Amino acid sequence: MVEKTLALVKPDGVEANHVGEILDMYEKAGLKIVALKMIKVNKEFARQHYIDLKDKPFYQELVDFISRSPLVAMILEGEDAVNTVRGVNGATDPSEAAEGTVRYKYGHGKTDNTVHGSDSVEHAKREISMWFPEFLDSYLDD
Ligand code: DAT
Ligand code: MG
Repeated sequence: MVEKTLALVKPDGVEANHVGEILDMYEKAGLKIVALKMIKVNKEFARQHYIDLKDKPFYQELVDFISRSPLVAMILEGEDAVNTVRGVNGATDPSEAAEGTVRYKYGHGKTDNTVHGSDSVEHAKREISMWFPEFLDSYLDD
């Protein structure tokens, strides 16, 4: 199914100049970049993005990390986009990520793991509406 998902090149990926290569990896995986921006989020926004993890011991560290410097947010569209992005990204813990994935190549640790991808179509809709409120609901329903 053609779907949309939200991906982020997190602060560590931007700081290390990997934005261009990561966008290239998504495009080469057959995905279309349909929205793209650089933004530095504040802590309240970061808390909302990771609200499902609010009871985890690493929540505060995660919020501090994702809000520490600008990141690149994008909407990617394509066949099976949610899983395709997560495949390109690799496992959450870079030490467990498959060779050739973004996290294998550039991830530092469990928190600063370079990229984010929505984990379901439902969560993608919520995240896209948070990160790209300028898009109308009708756009998301396509
Ligand atoms: P993913 O980003 O692969 O979907 P997740 O949704 O479980 O993983 O967690 C969101 C982010 O939280 C993850 O990218 C990095 C951080 N994180 C997850 N598990 C962690 C842990 N055990 N220690 C520190 N940070 C962690
Ligand atoms: Mg997740």
